[in-house]
Amino acid sequence: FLGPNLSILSSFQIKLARMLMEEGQAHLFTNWPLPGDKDFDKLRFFDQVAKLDSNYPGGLAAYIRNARKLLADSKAGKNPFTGYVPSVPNGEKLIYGDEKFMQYEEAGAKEAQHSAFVLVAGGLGERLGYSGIKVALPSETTTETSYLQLYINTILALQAANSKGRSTRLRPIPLVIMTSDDTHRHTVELLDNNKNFGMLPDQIVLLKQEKVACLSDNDASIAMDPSDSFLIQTKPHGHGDVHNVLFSSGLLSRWQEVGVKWVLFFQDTNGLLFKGIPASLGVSALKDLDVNSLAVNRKAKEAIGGIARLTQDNGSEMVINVEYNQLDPLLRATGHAEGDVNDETGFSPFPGNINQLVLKLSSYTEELSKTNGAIVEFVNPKYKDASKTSFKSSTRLECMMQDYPRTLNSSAKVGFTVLDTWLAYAPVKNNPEDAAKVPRGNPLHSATSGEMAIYRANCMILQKAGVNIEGPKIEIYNGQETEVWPRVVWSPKWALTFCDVKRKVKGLCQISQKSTLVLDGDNVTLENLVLDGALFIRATGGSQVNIKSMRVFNDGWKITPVDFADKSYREEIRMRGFEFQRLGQQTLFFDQPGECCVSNVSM
Ligand code: GDU
Repeated sequence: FLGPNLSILSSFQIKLARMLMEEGQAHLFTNWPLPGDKDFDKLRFFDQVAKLDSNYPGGLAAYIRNARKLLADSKAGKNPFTGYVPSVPNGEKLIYGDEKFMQYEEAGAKEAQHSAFVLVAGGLGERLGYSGIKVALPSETTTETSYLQLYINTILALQAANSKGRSTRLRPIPLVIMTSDDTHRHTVELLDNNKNFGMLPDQIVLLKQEKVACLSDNDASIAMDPSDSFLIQTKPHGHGDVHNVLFSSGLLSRWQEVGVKWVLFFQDTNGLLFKGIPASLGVSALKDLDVNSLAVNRKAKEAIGGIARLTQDNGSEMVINVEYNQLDPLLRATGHAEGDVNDETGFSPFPGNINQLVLKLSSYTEELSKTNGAIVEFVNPKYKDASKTSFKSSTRLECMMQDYPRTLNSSAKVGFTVLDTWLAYAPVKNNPEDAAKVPRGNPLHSATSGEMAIYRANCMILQKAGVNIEGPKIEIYNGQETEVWPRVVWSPKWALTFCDVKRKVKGLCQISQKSTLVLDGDNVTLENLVLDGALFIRATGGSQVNIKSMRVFNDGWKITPVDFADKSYREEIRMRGFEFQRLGQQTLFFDQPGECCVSNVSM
């Protein structure tokens, strides 16, 4: 079939060509020019084939076969969960700040030292439409801490908390970031320009996911790029790639050798994510779970996956995320005529998966060794018509990281932990225009709501610790109605758990709605602070600061609206629809070791 062209190919390339022929891809070679004509392009084609082959568990042949099967199922209208009956699973529902929560937090904060963190950050964030990478966005604009910086600061603070009082240095907690062609270079630059935000160079590993071949029909014929007849068209395979890239990197066995027990997966923009992690890790450790998915209460039909128990006729069952568009039809098909509906709590009984997973490293490694890093995939072709014989545009296989438990056998301990939404989940996914159209009462998931959620969570935590906080105002930014609480931000060094907060806030503290409070440093305690304005406290270099009976009054940082369309503002500000006007502030900076008490001061 390649005729005289065989002479320009290596034996490996000929093997790849044969594989493609055997897998029904002869169309790729029709009209190949004679040797001497476009030889460089032909070799370029085989380089790409080799890359696609090596990046997929089982190679390109396995990809084509899996695709053919999934395309046939899709054509036949087969639901991946056909034959399963959904029911409400049992999980751990945590109430922030109660005894049980604090026990889990304490256990989890210690367990963090035996963990590795994995951030999936290969997504382009098309719905958000930000020109940069999402992890570089400020999580809030009071301190301008980016998401990546916040995540790294928190991991370092967990490490520092575990090292306290020990004579030997503890092993650095590893962080893996999965990038893609869309995000890799910018992620490297962000880390380089900021000296890894304080992490050691070998503490962070970047693993790049690769795209997969596009398919043009139900026979899984590989599609060529419309603008380059020697380039296979490719598209992202999804965040589920994280399991394959981790497995192929060899990191899992290295981690096991040095005593890592847990792997925590998380996504690119959730300023609250670490608020729920210590407790959830505690749940995994104390219940010895193989899989623990973090979840929040979810309104019926809300566009996040629901966690459900699925049982088959033979009694085998799994606890798994079922995407919202599959959950409702599955319920209707199995005797629940109304589908997914809210119960008496006002929420769906199926909690919402926020895609933060805690996996036990030993069973995770064992399972991926069986599958060679592969997890369950799906295909979502857009058909031209009801005959389902041709596609509007090429398709490809996709996979989601939360589908990892699908291949586990039923003896695996798969659980989940439900946390309050205000505490644990405020992603930034939607652009201002789309967020403004979200029906009232539903989550906006915009840069505006993501930032305001951080202030709200911090205020609510302080309230639970006994601080008197003036309630929020309702304001509209970029057409989105939002609760504006006092802008309270603390660095992870100041507090990682509710216990930390309770230890550091004493007496009768009061914070007015117009206030901004930023706390940075692991040894700052507040006692009888009255704040009506902006106050920044930073303690470094071993200083221990006790603020006692301090009253701070100034004009503070006023929030002023910014129009999304006003290009005179930078994008990060425009997209949230407000900026701070610094009318007045008090800054206290301590950098000398030893105790320092600020008492009976009015400023
Ligand atoms: N991502 C990758 N590679 C990809 C695609 C995405 O690394 O090929 C990363 C993104 O950067 C992001 C994460 O994966 O960090 C999630 O991507 P999206 O925010 O686009 O995720 P979705 O909104 O599609 O949904 C996912 C789950 C849902 C629900 C939701 C919660 O699939 O079930 O849990 O996150 O935020």
